[in-house]
Amino acid sequence: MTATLMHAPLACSLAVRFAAAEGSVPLKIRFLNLQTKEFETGGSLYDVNPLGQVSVLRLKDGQVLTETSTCLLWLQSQSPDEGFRRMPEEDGYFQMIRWISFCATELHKQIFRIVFYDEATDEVKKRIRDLAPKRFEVLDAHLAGRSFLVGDTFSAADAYLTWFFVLADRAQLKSSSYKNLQSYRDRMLARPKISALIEDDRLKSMDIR
Ligand SMILES: N[C@@H](CCC(=O)N[C@@H](CS)C(=O)NCC(=O)O)C(=O)O
Repeated sequence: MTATLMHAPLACSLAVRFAAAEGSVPLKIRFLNLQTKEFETGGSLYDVNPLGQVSVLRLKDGQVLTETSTCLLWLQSQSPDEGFRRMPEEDGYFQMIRWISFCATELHKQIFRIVFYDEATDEVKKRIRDLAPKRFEVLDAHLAGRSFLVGDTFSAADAYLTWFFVLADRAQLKSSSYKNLQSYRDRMLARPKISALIEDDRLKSMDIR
């Protein structure tokens, strides 16, 4: 039996799907509607996460993991692919955690959590969007001469940042003037497994919403 991901099309749990596909980790998907919190097959997300948020993983032994960062870290630890998996004793492990945390706190929660939600006014959303350039500068400088965030192969950190770019246009965040970052974005979104999952989620989001 494989682990099960509670997943809303195009939401951050898509990063976990990217990681599973790129790291060849089998994953069962339970689709849900993030507005109603209802699973396609019945039942409520609130029963597994009282906050009503994805990402949530149910592991084989029944334990539940919340938080996209944790789900990504667990998932990558299960990968049979040595190029994808990084373990604590290996080079790059803490760099991978660094970039996963950056995606979670500086991009996902700091920016998307405001611009995609109703609580903030347009003025506040604009001020939050203005935080993006500094973060893009950091990423752009890091990606100079690099193909991936960590080492020479795709990692769980790339899965998170790639998901950010799936929704960045919709959030009115422009990264096109950051040469290294833009080239990274284009390469990641063009990866066959990634683009197939984005398409799958886009089609699913039409019939689930
Ligand atoms: N702390 C959680 C939060 C993730 C989060 O904000 N998920 C969004 C989708 S990208 C969500 O479930 N939003 C629904 C809601 O807040 O009601 C994590 O890091 O995974």
